[in-house]
Amino acid sequence: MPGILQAKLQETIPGWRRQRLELLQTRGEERIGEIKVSQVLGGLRGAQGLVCDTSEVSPTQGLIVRGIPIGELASKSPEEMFYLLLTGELASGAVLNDLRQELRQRALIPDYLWKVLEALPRDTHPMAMLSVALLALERESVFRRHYEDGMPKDQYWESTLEDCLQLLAKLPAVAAGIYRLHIGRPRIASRPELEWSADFAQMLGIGGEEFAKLMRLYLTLHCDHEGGNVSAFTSHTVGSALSDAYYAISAGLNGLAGPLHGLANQESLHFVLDIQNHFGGAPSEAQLRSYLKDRLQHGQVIPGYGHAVLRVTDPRYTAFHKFGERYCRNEMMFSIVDRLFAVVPEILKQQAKVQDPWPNVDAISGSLLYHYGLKEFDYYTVLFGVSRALGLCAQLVINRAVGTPIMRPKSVSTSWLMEHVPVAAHVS
Ligand code: HAX
Repeated sequence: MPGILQAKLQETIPGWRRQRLELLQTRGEERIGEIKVSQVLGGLRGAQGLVCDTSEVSPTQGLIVRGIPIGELASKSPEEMFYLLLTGELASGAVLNDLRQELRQRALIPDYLWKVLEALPRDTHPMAMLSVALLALERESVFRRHYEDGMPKDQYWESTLEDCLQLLAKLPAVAAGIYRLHIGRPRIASRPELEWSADFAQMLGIGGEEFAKLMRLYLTLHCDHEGGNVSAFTSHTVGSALSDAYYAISAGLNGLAGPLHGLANQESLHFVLDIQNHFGGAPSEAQLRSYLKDRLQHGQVIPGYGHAVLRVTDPRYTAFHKFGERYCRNEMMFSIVDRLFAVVPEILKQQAKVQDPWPNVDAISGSLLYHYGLKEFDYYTVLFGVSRALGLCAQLVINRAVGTPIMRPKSVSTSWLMEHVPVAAHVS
């Protein structure tokens, strides 16, 4: 008996397929833009070459999930976000209960997984552990088994959804198990009566209602960021080869592990703590200005500031800031984060090359985690990964449902560019 989510998708997918076919038939040969050499050499920044229906990132409004700005979704649970990302609708109470039940039924962790994780050297980075864990779970893939049995194409999405539900159901216990292993403490059993995020918080072993609220907010805010960021793009590329969800999500998380992407939250907290240690507390704005200028002169970035797409303060930063104002107002780290906000944008604006001088989500999240005693910085990106897996999974299911083909853009050589692209008139 399929769950409510499966039935909803069954009903919705034919419409998506029709729309895609119509686009191909009626507008397939139309152009939507041109590409410049600077984009080819510059990480394809701004080049429109991907479709993503789960969310979009507006330079002036930030993350918009299925048409709703993230600021309006801050009170939603991660499960609600998953349903919204996937179907475009907000789940009612009964629908949400059904989804939670679907996840609970799949939450059991096979014993071999703990053996794999326990066999890793103690100093393995928690992000590497998370990626290894997902690859170890790949043997559970229903998609791969059904594919080998000759499953028809129009059913790909169903077993992909099943893999994604399995993966998401297990993710809190896997990630919490990694944390406990990392800090050398025994695992804490799941409490299935709790919501996804609250169970995760208690399995981490950090008690208290406020921390559970922070986890809920954290896992909601980080769930998706359209299709072109490193983790989404990577996951999409790997998934486009019909690699199953375990391969595709693990690949996406490997991208998230980079310091310019998800690892920035770890870097950002290091940075705030360095400031605290350097000044023996919260510095004055003048002290901070000179500290930051010195850092920039040494060619280092200011972590937590800037973005490839955003051109305003990240609304996810604002949502965390509201939480901090309410619960951690007198915390030293929070004061430093606030003081940075007062000073960094004006300094970055003086660097002509910086496109976005405003804080992104990573400028603040770490200081809140630290406040509640989650002080292992190298674990922070795992939290990000648990949340981002929601969006990666939703995008993968949708791509399977509409049958996106294997990714294969054409590359050109540097000498091809030198030979074939005319020198601009104003240069010659
Ligand atoms: N501090 C110092 N210099 C910065 C900067 C910052 N915060 N942000 C951008 N710049 C520099 C870039 O390094 C680049 O310099 P070079 O040309 O010398 O390489 C120049 O300004 C132009 O960069 P940009 O066009 O403004 O930004 P990009 O799209 O190239 O990069 C980044 C976006 C997020 C990678 C960048 O702003 C950065 O490194 N920020 C600090 C790290 C960070 O906070 N990352 C997290 C981003 C959010 C995220 O993905 N989370 O997962």
